[in-house]
Amino acid sequence: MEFNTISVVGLGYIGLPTAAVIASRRKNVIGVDVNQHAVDTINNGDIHIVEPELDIVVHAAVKEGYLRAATSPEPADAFLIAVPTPFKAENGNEHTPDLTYIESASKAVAPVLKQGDLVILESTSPVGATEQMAVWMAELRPDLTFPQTHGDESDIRIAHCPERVLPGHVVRELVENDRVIGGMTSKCSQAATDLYKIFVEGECITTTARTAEMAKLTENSFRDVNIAFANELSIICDKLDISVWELIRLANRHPRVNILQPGPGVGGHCIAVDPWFIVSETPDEARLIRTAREVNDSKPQWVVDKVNEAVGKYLSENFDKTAKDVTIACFGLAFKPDIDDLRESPALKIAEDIVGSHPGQSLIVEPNIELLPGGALSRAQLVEEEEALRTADVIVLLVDHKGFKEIPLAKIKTDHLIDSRGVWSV
Ligand code: SAJ
Repeated sequence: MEFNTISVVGLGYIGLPTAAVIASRRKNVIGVDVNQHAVDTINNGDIHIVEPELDIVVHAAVKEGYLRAATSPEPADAFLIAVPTPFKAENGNEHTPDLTYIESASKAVAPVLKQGDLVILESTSPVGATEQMAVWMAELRPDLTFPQTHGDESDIRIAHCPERVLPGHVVRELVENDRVIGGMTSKCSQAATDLYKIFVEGECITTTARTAEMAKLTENSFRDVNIAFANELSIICDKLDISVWELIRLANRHPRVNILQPGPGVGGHCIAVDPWFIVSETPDEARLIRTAREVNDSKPQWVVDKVNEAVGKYLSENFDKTAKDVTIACFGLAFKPDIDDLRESPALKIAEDIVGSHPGQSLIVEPNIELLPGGALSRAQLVEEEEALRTADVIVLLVDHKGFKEIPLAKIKTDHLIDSRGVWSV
């Protein structure tokens, strides 16, 4: 299938890089977003999100005339929908997937569809969302036929092709990663494969829409369950007075064992969210997946409790002092190493809890930001690592940033250290 104009609906962390990479292959791309600021920024050749190399690709695509942004859909040969799928609270379940953005994007695209068009859902979705999207579109366009009623003969082709890129490496992974392509029919899969072949160098593997939806949820649940195993081990080892870092190193010497790293919890917008999409549809069956979520979600509180214990120990060794005299330093706020993204970060949550309850001085070291976010952290001070190392009575390592790993152990003066990432622990 030939595509002259491709539209990407939703210009966020996935949609914008995808639009720019397709445009860099000299295809006309219309990016659509309801956010006027994002649209204006992109049309100026700039970007409104943080992602390495993305600014260069967007700037070139806009300057050469291949990428343009608009606030409402225009006719195109293919539409890629990459909008958020957050949670909504429903029937006492606070982790039900909210398809409102997919619904409004599909209803906005429906009026401009024409015979032969391809619509791809890229947003991470619960099983059945692609079929639901097709129903929403069909309701608005009785003059066109859709795969759910006309199979391979349908006017409109529909597929689910989940994004699988790692934040921080999006521009490279978009091109290099394999793609799972779940068409509602085999012709839908073929059309979607033709589209991805424009820029994907990895393999395009076809399946059904429902399997593709479940594949994406499975990938992130796999990682979540494995991180939960590492986090549970860290709590067990703490109780048994064993170094979890040494333990994992040793166990990983076994040729068929590969344990991930414990941490202060699981952050980001995907791994802590997607497993709930499985749990919410199959609550009685998804027992391990739910427990993994609970283990990982409880880890930040465990770290806070450890910090309080360390403060208590410090005070028991320094009779002349009260909690007001204790300085606590938190190293790292981001949700993972070497990025500036603080959203959904367990490190941020832990730092906020500490600063909110500690009556003494709280220091924050986060080399990737220039200003502390307001709210609970407004009582803390953002300082250089040297100052924190020199003055802190209790140190909490929350993110394994490259710079922190380079600090010589001799520089860490206090014995009251909570190392949630194993950076300074043996
Ligand atoms: N983490 C640990 N221990 C580990 C590995 C990670 O505690 O051993 C923590 C990180 O610190 C972070 C969280 O897990 O807080 C998630 O980080 P991540 O690097 O594992 O993943 P994300 O959320 O940046 O991106 C994931 C990726 N999925 C997988 O690796 C299976 C990415 O490929 C997906 O495209 C992305 O989710 C998404 O958009 O779904």
